[in-house]
Amino acid sequence: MNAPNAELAEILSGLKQPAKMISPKYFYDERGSQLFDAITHLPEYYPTETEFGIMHDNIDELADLVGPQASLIEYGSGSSRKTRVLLEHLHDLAVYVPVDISEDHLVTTARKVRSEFPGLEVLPVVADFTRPFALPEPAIMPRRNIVYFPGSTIGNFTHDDAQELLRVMHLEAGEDGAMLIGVDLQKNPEIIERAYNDSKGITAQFNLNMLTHLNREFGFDFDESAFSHSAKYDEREGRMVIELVSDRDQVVTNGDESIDVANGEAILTEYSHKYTLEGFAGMAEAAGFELAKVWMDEERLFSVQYCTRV
Ligand code: SAH
Ligand code: AVI
Repeated sequence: MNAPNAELAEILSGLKQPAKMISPKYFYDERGSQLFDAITHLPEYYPTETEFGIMHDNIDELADLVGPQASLIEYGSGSSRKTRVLLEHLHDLAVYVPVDISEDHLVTTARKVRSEFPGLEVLPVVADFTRPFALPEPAIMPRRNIVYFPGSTIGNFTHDDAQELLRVMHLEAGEDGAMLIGVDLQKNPEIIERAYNDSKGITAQFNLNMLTHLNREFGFDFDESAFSHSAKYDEREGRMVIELVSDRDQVVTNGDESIDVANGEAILTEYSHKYTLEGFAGMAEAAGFELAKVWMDEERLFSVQYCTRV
């Protein structure tokens, strides 16, 4: 992991921009990971169940494409819920490497996966996958690497950053490797907006919890009760814009630093880009991948894409 100082500098720099922003990776302390889990069970949040269904319906074909003795490297593994379908069906998997920034959650999940799959080597890596990190050495030499990036977490990156991340994954996949990625699709904006404005207010809690995380971990003094959750779909850009909007004029401090936040001013906490099939294929190709297979649900809400190296 990076020194907390580098992370603090990154957060302060985002808050000093004319349009304030904080990276969505700071959602994920232990409570943030639990709140995200709760989101995935909400009736309005269609991506998880839809992706799960697609995996279920096509797992045999997928397992044949992957072949035996692969190494499964998962970016942003969270609770590894959908991964279990792969762990159950991939042929003779060599090793499972879940990579996540949320340390406690990753350790707990890895322990559970080990107990559910006793014969499988599980090598968790706590890392920020946007920065270089070392992969562990498995006991069994895998035949090929499968980089798995589910959940449409790719959508939380700007197009430039997503493109860069795909290039890194291309390198990570190595010769003869492949990428399996979940990509949320453009659709009726009402369906999308509802997914980020749930009736129980769990997404609002998830968004606001970022401030509590920053207070505890990095010494800020945000008043969580003085901000409101906002989530709107920008149809032109094809993305959800998720923000924390200040309910009053206020000053947030961190040591000697102070940041003025005006009444009604927004702090961007997350984009969630929705892709067209063509749009994502262009990005995958530019990163050196060839789209070998795309699976979707009947309503074409979500896609799971299997890309090989050109
Ligand atoms: N893959 C799961 C979880 C998605 S939530 C699913 O599909 O449901 C996004 C996950 O990515 C969280 O577990 C979060 O902790 C992790 N994450 C987000 N940004 C990250 C980063 N920069 N580096 C490593 N993990 C990150
Ligand atoms: C992790 N990521 C793909 C989620 C998304 O839908 O963009 C995070 C999320 N934010 C609010 N709800 C869910």
